[in-house]
Amino acid sequence: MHAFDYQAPTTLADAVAQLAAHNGSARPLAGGTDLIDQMRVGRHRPEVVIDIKKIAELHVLEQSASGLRLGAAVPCYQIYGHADIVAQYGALVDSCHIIGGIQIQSRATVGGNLCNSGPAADTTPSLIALEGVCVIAGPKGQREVPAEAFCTGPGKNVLEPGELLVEIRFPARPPQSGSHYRRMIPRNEMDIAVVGVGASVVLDDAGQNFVSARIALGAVAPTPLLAEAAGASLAGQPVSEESIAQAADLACSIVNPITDMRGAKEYRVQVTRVLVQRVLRAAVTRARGEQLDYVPGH
Ligand SMILES: Cc1cc2nc3c(=O)[nH]c(=O)nc-3n(C[C@@H](O)[C@@H](O)[C@H](O)COP(=O)(O)OP(=O)(O)OC[C@H]3O[C@@H](n4cnc5c(N)ncnc54)[C@H](O)[C@@H]3O)c2cc1C
Repeated sequence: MHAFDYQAPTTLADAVAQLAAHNGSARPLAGGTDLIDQMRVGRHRPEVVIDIKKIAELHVLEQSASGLRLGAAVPCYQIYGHADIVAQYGALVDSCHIIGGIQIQSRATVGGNLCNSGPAADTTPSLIALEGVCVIAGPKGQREVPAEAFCTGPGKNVLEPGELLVEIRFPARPPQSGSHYRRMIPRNEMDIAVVGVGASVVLDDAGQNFVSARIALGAVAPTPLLAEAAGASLAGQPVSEESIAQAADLACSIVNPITDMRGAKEYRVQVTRVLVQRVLRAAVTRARGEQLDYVPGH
């Protein structure tokens, strides 16, 4: 690995100042589960690595009546270890449970997963489905970007040189809501998704009709996608196999997957159709307060 400087600021202001001072030649380090490997193989050669794990603002993990605040340096295991988040933000918890094994989940952050901006990242569809908003700090102050607009291409995102993801904010979950994330992988674990789907639904009081839904897709385009028309098609519809199948068809109409060793384009489209239906049914189960028969990763 090349030689680099290491800095570990303890305030957000210092981190932003240090990033800005190096004008694109510095990189934030969160858990390092992507970055260290990418530096080892020479994909990134930052002159300065700025460790953001010592910044208190980036460790916020707070659920309240106004929603969830998830700091960019919070490791995955803390998220699924938080009972209120498990109860309210199922899709996010599902995603955190399947990133690598326990060692990776002890280091890896949702913020790093998002900032790495891989099309198959397992947390991004959940952030989109749950209406996550990214809070970004930089030399010009703070700005907010919806999770679905954060990634701009494989490994690319909206962050400008000197900018840092501070936290992801989620609105409070309404009553009768549920969410789920599931991926298809060739092996049982430690693989990259062929397709990943996150969905959140809100049902009416009787639990029989959709009030609203959001569906997000991973690994089927250069960036994770919000399947807007597919989610909108469910609003006001009864919870039925027909309405769910129609939403899955609409989701398939926006995907543009590649063919690679994990699967052909046509296969990925078909997997998308199947997964969207499974994930919607699972989100409905949770919205009804019923137990979901699901083992993370399968
Ligand atoms: C064995 C193994 C298994 C894995 N399995 C999976 C899997 O199943 N699913 C999956 O999705 N991923 C998987 N991953 C990748 C996953 O661990 C990472 O994507 C992780 O979530 C990144 O978080 P991190 O905190 O380690 O980020 P880092 O590696 O520290 O950073 C990742 C990138 O984001 C940037 N960055 C980090 N934080 C910020 C910030 N706050 N602001 C701006 N830029 C920032 C860094 O500069 C770097 O470019 C696996 C990795 C390994 C090693």
